[in-house]
Amino acid sequence: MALLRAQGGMPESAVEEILRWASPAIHTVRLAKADNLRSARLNTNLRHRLRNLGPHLSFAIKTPTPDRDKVTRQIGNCGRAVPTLSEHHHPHNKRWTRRPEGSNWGDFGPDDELGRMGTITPEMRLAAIAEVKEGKAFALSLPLDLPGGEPPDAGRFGPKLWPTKLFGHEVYNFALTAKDICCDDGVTMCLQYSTQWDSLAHWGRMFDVDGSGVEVPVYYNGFRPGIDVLAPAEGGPAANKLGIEKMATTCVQGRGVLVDLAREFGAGRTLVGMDKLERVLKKQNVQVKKGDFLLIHTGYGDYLMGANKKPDPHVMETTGAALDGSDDALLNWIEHSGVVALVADNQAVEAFDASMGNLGHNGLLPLHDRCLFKLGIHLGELFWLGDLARYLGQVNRSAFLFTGPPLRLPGAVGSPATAVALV
Ligand code: UVW
Repeated sequence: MALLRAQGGMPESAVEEILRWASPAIHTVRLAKADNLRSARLNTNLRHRLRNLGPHLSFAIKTPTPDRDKVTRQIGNCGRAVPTLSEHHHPHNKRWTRRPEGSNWGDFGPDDELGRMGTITPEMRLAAIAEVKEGKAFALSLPLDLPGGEPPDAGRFGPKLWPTKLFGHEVYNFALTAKDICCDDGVTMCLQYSTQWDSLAHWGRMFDVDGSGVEVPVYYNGFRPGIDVLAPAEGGPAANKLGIEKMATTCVQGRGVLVDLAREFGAGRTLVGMDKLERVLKKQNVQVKKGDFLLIHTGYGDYLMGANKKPDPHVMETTGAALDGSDDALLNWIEHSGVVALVADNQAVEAFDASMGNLGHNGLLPLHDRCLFKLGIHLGELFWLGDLARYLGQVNRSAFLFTGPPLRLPGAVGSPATAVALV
């Protein structure tokens, strides 16, 4: 049984909010002294509704006050401790009151959908422009028909072009008039087949968002499958929240820095945790700043570029460095570095077990979990970084202006990108 404290001065909107998410399925409540309710500036209707909810409800409400939001709790007849209010507790959010440990949900606004990408300031963009010294530009996309092939179990296929039709004719080398020839086409492809951004709707997890002890499926900032992100049977597919078009509106431009793991570790598969990453950052004099796009050259893309659209699955599994998502020190560093995105030339930024057998407490892809789900850090995959990495190595530099918006495609959870580095 929990204590319901309605403190004097609690705004009615806050109580309304609590009533909205209060589930009658949750146990019992004992209202704090009636005085407390009376002292709260609630209208009669709200007071009445609170009293009626009394027998069914279990949680604590309290005006959030720094340093005082620590206590209010206690055990129910079910014998389970209700989580105490803490920095992870936001009693007034519509979708959640508990945020995951190590997350930044709510820090950029209660309904934020941009994550760290929304923290890039005009000053940061000007600082990025100041990194442009030579005006030399690098294309950072693979040809979008790479990797090549369609592994039967991968579920993703490359672009298939088709001509549009006009008056029943295919508009391809089409004599539109006696003088004019025209081509016009469409494409069908998986948005995450080749060079791609993952939106924040790409990766979620089960999490207990209200301390009720029940885990529910949820994405960054508590957006929900079935409500905000709709499967086909729910009226989708459509990421009505967190879709890739939200990222596109930020323009995805800022200071890029590249760390060249391939230069350090060679072409084979090397698992890179914090120790190794720190050593390479230092050796290559890569200064990572708040608001940066961190590009990671692993060598995987170089293999794909040379594999003539017929990459060998075994070689793919054993080629290129990959970040070790099971290394908490690495995940913590990513969190505290302030980077807005991680962009790699490999398939998932982090190493993963394709058999899906190796499931740790942070799921199959712990770096996806920390970045996409907890921190709103976008992930770029299968970017083409070979040319840029080699050039930067030659001139002993690591920073540049990065520009790489995704398609402004409403409701999509991923997108191809044709990014550019200006050095
Ligand atoms: C998966 O689909 C496993 O994720 P990603 O494409 O982001 O690597």
